[in-house]
Amino acid sequence: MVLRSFALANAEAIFAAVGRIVAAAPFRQMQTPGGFRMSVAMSNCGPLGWVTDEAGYRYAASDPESGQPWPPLPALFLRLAAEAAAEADFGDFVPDACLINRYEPGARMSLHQDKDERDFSQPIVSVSLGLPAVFLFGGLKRSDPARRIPLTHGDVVVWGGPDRLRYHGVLAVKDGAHPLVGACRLNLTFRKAH
Ligand code: MD6
Ligand code: FE
Repeated sequence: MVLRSFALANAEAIFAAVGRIVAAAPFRQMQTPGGFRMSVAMSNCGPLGWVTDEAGYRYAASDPESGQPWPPLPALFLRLAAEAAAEADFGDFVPDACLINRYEPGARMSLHQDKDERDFSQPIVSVSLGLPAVFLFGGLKRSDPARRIPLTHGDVVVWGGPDRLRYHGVLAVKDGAHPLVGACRLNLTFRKAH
């Protein structure tokens, strides 16, 4: 379910909170298990954070760069994620992980499934800020055709139920400048990982 502009009224507060989070846990371009450096730079907040390195993809309670716990999930983030999930009939969503993605122009996310979480009955809530992007929403096989869904500043996507394991990705972000966020797209995905 795409909730257009659902986070718009909170965009400045979310952006300010991301600034505080990445002051403690800076954006970094992680390595895939196959040895490629991701074009998207990532950080996390919450009890768990999604990480990847040569050993694989996983959730970790501390930032491998610092050895410190990830910054806490702001109350605003928890409230927004639960309210968005409820709009899509997923009640009582309490995420324990928030992955923060930064796309500079040219950065992209190839088709993938989110399957490192333990309970696929829990949805994922995704908040987009900054530059627009085209989200690819595919099927349960990588080769299935994908819809192209434009996402702009303030849009929220709730993703779950029978669609939870659909392949998805993001086309290369185009050059531009957003008045609040600057020359990038930010995406926050809230997950119940453990
Ligand atoms: C992004 N999002 O929009 C990448 N995954 O930057 C995702 O990979 C994603 O938005 C699962 C559910 C929602 C998402
Ligand atoms: Fe994903």
